[in-house]
Amino acid sequence: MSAKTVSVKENILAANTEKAEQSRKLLSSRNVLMVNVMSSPGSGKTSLILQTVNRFRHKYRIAVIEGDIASSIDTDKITRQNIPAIQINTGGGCHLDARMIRNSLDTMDLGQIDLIFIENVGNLVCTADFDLGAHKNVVILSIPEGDDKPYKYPVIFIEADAVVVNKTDVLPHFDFNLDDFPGIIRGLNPSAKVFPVSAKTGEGLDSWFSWIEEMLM
Ligand SMILES: Nc1nc2c(ncn2[C@@H]2O[C@H](COP(=O)(O)OP(=O)(O)O)[C@@H](O)[C@H]2O)c(=O)[nH]1
Ligand SMILES: [Mg+2]
Repeated sequence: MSAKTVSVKENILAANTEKAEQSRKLLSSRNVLMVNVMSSPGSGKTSLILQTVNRFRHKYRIAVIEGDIASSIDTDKITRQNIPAIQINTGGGCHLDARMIRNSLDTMDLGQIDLIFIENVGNLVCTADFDLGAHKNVVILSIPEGDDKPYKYPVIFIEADAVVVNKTDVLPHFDFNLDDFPGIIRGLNPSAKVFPVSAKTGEGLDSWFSWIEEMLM
């Protein structure tokens, strides 16, 4: 008797993509931009989101969806700035999915929001597979992680709309070849933007802010 093969992963991803498309359409119809920020733990997702919130808070209405395996530490950092934030604890899950985001959107008054940042769970592998319905997917790689990561975790870099190279302030202490890095990304993903920044000192952030703002105007 021949065995029947059921591709569980494909079914899960197809259902996820369908849900994500629905969210993207809903957001577009309400004129809300949603940006999904992914990286390893500690690369600077929360720091970059906070810098961007502070840059735009007087001009645009911003909300944040925070994904974490546990805790509300990052959500607390956002709400302390008087920015609305929704916490999703995945309870061990290594990524957010489209259903979690859709459930969060359903609790928001989208008529009162211009820009939503999603801080995904810290992970360069699982997060890459799941479309969340964002308009743009951003990957942060920080200088201490090393410039070889696009070769080791190509999928997330191939799918990114922008790659933020964070922590340029510590560049002198690491062997990260920042000059050649944009070429590495172009080799994998010719249309991705590359933004070298320091979310600590603010260096390089103006180009990142401009890219975000162009999509809001
Ligand atoms: N030196 C330096 N440290 C940074 C920078 N951005 C973030 N950090 C630090 O890196 C650590 C992790 O940052 P966080 O934003 O929490 O990363 P996340 O886990 O990706 O959200 C914190 O101690 C930050 O202060 C940067 O540009 N330069
Ligand atoms: Mg964080």
